[in-house]
Amino acid sequence: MIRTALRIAIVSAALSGLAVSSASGQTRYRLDGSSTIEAEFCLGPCDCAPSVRTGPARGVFTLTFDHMDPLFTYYAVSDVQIIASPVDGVAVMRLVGSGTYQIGGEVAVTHRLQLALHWEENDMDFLFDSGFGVVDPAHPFPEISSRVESDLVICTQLDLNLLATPVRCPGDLTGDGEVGIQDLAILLHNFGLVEGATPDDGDMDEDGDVDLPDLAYLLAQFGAQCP
Ligand SMILES: [Ca+2]
Ligand SMILES: [Ca+2]
Repeated sequence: MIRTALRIAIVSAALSGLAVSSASGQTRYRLDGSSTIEAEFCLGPCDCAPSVRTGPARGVFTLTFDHMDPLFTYYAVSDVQIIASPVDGVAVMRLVGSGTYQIGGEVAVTHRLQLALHWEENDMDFLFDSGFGVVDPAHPFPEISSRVESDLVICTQLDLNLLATPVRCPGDLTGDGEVGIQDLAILLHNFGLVEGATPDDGDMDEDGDVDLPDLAYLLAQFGAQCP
């Protein structure tokens, strides 16, 4: 029992040390290029042949420490924006929403990601849940590697295979460890790009353009000094 309590304490201490990785307690995450979406249409009980499409997913979200209990550390997941292309880049889906993430455990480090996302193009809402799973030792926290599967909505199910990594200094486009006038200048230079923009261009929400939400995000970070 003592050893179990010690193990919990060690896991909790390790996780709490990572919990507040910025002054605000918020950590910006970016989906790794290996992230994918699987879109399944017409699953049973729907009466047509299942069709599964797989393609790349990119995007961002923000993780905010919420609270701890003896076993788990809980985070709020906000500002989720995922751009997914389940059909070879032809059909683009924008999924936006929020959720929760918890990590901890008694014996092994386990985690669970739950997301409520809105598919903007089709005006459909999905609840995603990874269930509890052991954290992949190849991607320890603060990386988050998770497969979340949605509920079935009008014969459609969406599954996301996500690998998300913290953005070290969100808004710092120049890489000098602070968000300042030079970063703003880069974003403003690219302001109005409607496609093909990258985070280095000032596309802060990674939807391919540089527009007002990107500017608002950078301004919110303006003045930040990154250790
Ligand atoms: Ca900078
Ligand atoms: Ca953008």
